[in-house]
Amino acid sequence: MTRSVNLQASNCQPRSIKLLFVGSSGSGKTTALNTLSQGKCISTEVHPSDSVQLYKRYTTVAMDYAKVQFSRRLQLHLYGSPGQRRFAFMHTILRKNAQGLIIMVNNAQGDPFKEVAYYLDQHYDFLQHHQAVIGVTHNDQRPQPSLRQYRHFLNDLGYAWPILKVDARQTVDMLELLSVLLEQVSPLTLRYFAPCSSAVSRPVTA
Ligand SMILES: Nc1nc2c(ncn2[C@@H]2O[C@H](COP(=O)(O)OP(=O)(O)OP(=O)(O)O)[C@@H](O)[C@H]2O)c(=O)[nH]1
Ligand SMILES: [Mg+2]
Repeated sequence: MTRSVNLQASNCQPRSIKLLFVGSSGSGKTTALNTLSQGKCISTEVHPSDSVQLYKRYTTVAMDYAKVQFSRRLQLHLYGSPGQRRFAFMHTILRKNAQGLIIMVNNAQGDPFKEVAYYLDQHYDFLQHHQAVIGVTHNDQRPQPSLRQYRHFLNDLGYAWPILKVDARQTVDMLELLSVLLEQVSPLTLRYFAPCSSAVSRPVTA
């Protein structure tokens, strides 16, 4: 069954899906795109001139972009937004034609619940018709809040978006996050979600 699907697929155009990463500065958006594209991400990073320089040497000022090919049948166009609030206008531009949202949250910085609420609010209209997944990073630096606490918080706000603890530097974690989102955005494409590149070593097939 799988074999015949793959043979048919080779004659077809690959399915292209655009996904957007959002989240505060330092949550790991640029890192995530670099991890998933094995360093082939196109970034617009500069040395920060404000408080961001206290914890980071570079910050995104316009966008990140990476194309990731999964088998011959599926390609993902991944966009990363700048996390600094003054660049929030870029969200609307980058969100155009996106099919799903990945909200990245740094567990070790500020009030992560506030951050989640901010991004859910910022993308409220978009999320009426699109899917999202939340990726919580920096758990090695601060394990709390736990996933259970996040779920309660989301539940109180009336949301049930999937939420995972991840490390943006880890390919396995980022593939897991993408697969959870793809399962909602386009379940049929999950069968093609087998990384064809050797460096992305863990196939996540349905
Ligand atoms: N300790 C730890 N570090 C992480 C984790 N995930 C990502 N990082 C690091 O955190 C930093 C995140 O930086 P970026 O990826 O530039 O963050 P960003 O979201 O693109 O930030 P802006 O471009 O400023 O919006 C990098 O130094 C990563 O190596 C994690 O789970 N644990
Ligand atoms: Mg960035």
